[in-house]
Amino acid sequence: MKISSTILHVIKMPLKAPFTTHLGTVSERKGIIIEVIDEDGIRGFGEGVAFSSPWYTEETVKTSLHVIEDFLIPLILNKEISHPEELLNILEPIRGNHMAKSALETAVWDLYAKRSGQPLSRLLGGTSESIPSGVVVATSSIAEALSQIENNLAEGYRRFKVKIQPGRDVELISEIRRQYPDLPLMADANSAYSLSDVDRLKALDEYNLMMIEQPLGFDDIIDHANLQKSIRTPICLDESIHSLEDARVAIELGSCKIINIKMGRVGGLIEAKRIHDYCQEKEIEVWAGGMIEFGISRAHNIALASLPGFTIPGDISSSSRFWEEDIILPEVIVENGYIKVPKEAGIGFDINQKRLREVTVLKKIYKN
Ligand code: OSB
Ligand code: MG
Repeated sequence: MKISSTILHVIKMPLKAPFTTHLGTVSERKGIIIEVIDEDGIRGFGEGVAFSSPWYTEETVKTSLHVIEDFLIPLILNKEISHPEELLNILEPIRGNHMAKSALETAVWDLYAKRSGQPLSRLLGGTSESIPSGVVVATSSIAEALSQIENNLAEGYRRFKVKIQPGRDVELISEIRRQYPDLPLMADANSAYSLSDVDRLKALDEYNLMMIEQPLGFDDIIDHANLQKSIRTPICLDESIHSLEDARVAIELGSCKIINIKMGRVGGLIEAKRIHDYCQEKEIEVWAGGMIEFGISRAHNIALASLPGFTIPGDISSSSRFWEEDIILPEVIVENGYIKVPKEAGIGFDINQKRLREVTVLKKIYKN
């Protein structure tokens, strides 16, 4: 296939409710939708998941746009590509910028899957017909956290995740456990702790958490290995894992027992699948992380999470968890805690063109 033109849509939408971690609050989300169009007029869609500011990783919407338009699009426009895996070599000259690369790579996967008439999930090696879904509660008030859990129980979510930080950990978790002793529960610290907090983290051992996600430095691997020796709760790494190589080092050192895979953070679906395959071989459980994303990235995430090693419910919730109206049709729906993996070709969702136009703040077209 040959990509003869590419369209970038920068979109902006308010969240239904603010999403708060110790690093700040997200109440409005910008995102980049990439549309790649081949010579036959077939279209593939991808989504850039960097935030407007570099609070989670160093990339932003602006750096992604810069890298996509000035470096990545020129590398793929009008090039003969017979399989998306070739992008690994084609994009190799560009260092880092994983979210920018993932946006383009996932669009090419969708295009390729549509051309082949096959669901993306099956092309990636996915086997599940439906995937278990988890939801994240991110608010600074304990009362609000409890009421969000209560409200989300109706959709049957299979796993609940709460954000914690020093001073808002044992209090929050013990209160949730008092009301919901058997809730499948985990905590995400987004690097709020250091090794000197080991007693606080040890205190969480008695609440039967499925795991604690990224307690220490966002770029740390070695301290997590030391911490895991002192606590029973399994550590899951998020921010620290940018590649298969990071996953290998973390597993060899014993820094985690579980890995959160985000295709955006690792540079796309190919690297995400490689990490999945390696973890399966090493008997390390994985799950699909979320980025407060719109429907396109949600759809790619569903395809990824249909791979057999994704044994733990991920942060793939319904479109309505964050959005009044998503940009895909149908929207992602969670029923009895599960999301159906589409059987249609490509990502298996259509674009809600009216909604996409409504939320677009910038549109650019590239062709030779
Ligand atoms: O740490 O997993 C995280 C959202 C944005 C940035 C980082 C994280 C998150 C989440 C997932 O917790 C939220 C979601 O999309 O459901
Ligand atoms: Mg996390």
